[in-house]
Amino acid sequence: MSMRWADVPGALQNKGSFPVGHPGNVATALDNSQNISDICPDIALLGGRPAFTEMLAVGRPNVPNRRAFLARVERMMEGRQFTNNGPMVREFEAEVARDMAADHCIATCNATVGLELIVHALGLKGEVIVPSFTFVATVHALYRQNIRPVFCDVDPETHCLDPEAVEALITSSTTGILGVSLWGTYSGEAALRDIADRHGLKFILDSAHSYGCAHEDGTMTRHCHAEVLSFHATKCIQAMEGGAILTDDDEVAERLRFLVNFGFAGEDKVLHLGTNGKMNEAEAAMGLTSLEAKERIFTRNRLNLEAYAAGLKEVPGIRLVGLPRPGTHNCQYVVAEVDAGVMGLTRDELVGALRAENVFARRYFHPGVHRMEPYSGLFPDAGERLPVTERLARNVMVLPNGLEVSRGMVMRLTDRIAAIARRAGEVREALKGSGDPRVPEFAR
Ligand code: T4K
Repeated sequence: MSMRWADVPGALQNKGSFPVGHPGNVATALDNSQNISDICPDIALLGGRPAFTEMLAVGRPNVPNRRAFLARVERMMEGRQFTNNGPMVREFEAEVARDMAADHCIATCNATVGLELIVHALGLKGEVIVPSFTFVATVHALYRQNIRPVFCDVDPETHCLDPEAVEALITSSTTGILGVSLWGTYSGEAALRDIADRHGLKFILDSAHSYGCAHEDGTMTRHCHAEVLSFHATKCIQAMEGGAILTDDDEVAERLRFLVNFGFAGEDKVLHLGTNGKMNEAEAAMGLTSLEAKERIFTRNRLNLEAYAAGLKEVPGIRLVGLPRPGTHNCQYVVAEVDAGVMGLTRDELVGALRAENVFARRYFHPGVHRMEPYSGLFPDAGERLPVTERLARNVMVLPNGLEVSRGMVMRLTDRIAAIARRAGEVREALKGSGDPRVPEFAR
């Protein structure tokens, strides 16, 4: 596919973002009618111009309507209520509960603290079964409360907990299952809830990725005791920092209301071992503004995901994972598995070659939590029963998406991946000891 030079953002200005002598600094004034492949026939590592003049990253925040955000901040300044369950936090909670069809939503300062709070509120102790193929926060939320994480393998297609493997790990010390609806894919949760019910366990979902997603049967929170969302700046709906616990259990919700505010049940009466887990008004202002843009965000994500799927269809050795059903997914994460045997490049080498193109693909969730401290020291052999996790941690990469990524940029990126794959042997050689400061150590 041919690209026009005009499609390259900032193509006519040299941003000076490359080292002196780097090909990215060449040819600053080009004719818009020129075809990019005429100008830079090569990929960046082989001496061509990088596909992007500015860094294209996974996790660039979706910036919603700036004026609407500032107007809310202005109201906050006027009203002098900055935190402690203010009006915007309450409005945010009501919106989220309605969107996600949950009876209760308790906003928190982030998802990590949200997970810690719900683990405490549900009285989990002893052992909890959890995937290792997740962000480290999922597991920290357990171990910080002296709960032993029992790492369980995941399904190769969905990347979520494998129910059969979960059941095999239950012991007399197990008190719960902490699943992760990774990439916004709700999958297998009905089976997990069934297992939890049969064994008298609690079932929590870390749904940090899942705002706007639906479960297999179209409902939202009905399959677990509680789930936790993230509104971190890198999430599709963001509040700069933020999280929320969703539950349909009235008693648990009431307990959480105390726990999120130090355990206070009145001006100077403390009933529980709580913490400061509150979301503040500025975060809620961003969250509400972000929610107003949700349809635009989900649509952009979906169109980009379709463009990725079309652009990568014919590229050997790369496969997009879990393409969603329309209307049930926020489409934020563009997740690809790289088959080194077919492509001739490992995932790490491909990520390295893309860095030279100014594309910051991420190796989520490398190397797997069981290989991070303190877990690798505590459970050195955990990898032996996690073959799928180990493979995914080696092969999966996430590509950029969101409001800042246009369809044209996706096409340019997939063209470049195809070009890299076509010249895999040369790329591999060029990576060895590459002097390009953007190429990370792990790719050399
Ligand atoms: N459970 C799961 C399954 C999760 O994935 C996460 C978080 C959690 C629980 C915990 O949620 P929170 O407690 O955070 O609410 C990022 C995020 O920090 C993290 O929230 C997220 N998952 C994880 C998957 O990704 P990093 O360290 O990989 O992202 P970072 O900070 O390198 O940002 C990525 C890129 O985004 C940067 O290269 C630049 C850009 N960026 C980022 C921020 C924050 C910006 O341009 N502006 C910004 O403000 O962890």
